[in-house]
Amino acid sequence: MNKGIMIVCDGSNGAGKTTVIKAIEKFLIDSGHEVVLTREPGGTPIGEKLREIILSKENPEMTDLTELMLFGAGRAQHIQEKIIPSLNAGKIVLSDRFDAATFSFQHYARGLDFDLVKSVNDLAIGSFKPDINIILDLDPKVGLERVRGRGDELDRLEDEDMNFLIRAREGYLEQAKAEPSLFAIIDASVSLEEVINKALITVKNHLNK
Ligand code: T5A
Repeated sequence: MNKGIMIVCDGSNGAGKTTVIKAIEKFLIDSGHEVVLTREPGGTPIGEKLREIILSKENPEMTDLTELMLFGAGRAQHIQEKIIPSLNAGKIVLSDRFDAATFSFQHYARGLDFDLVKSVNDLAIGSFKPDINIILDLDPKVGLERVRGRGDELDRLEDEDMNFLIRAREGYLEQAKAEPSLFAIIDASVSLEEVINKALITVKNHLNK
């Protein structure tokens, strides 16, 4: 059996990742693929419990190092329990955020040392890399308006000051510049239909490689 592939949809807060990844899932299922839709933080029962702790506004005392290690712990569980077995079974793993988010948020936005962030990430996933990261790029001010428009309260990270979210956005663009073959940046300020079309073109190109 062929090994599966892993596609990540990531990017600015409220840029439309969850909506777009569902459209990708539908396209892939309609095309006959076996798909595992997952997310970070989360993706496993343990990861979902960690997600609640990480995003809860009831935890304002969480230190930056604790936050980093909780993301790392969730990812270590996610890769062993779900991602690797699914890829070995030839499935396509679609993840709403993955390791690039840790570099963007914990390194570029929080300011934790790059080597520290890399060492926690390496502990969790070693040399594993997703096949492609689709990054939805959007001014975080617009993204937060979309989250509020959805009727949701902001979580602990979305409630950080705007400069934090702007630095996280820049973090994705920097990572894409450094490793262009692993990233596809999509402008998420245009209509949802256009964003989905561009994401599907990226997925199709990747499947035809
Ligand atoms: N984090 C995560 C870290 O700090 N380190 C890490 O390692 C990881 C993995 C997770 C938080 O944790 C941080 C990053 C985050 O701050 P999350 O739930 O994954 O939180 O991330 P959010 O960005 O907060 O996710 P959201 O669910 O809020 O936003 P989405 O999924 O990007 O947006 P979505 O699809 O729900 O869309 C939002 C609204 O906008 C509309 C949608 O219909 C929806 O109502 N919309 C559009 N409207 C107009 N035009 C478009 N193009 C639109 N696209 C979507």
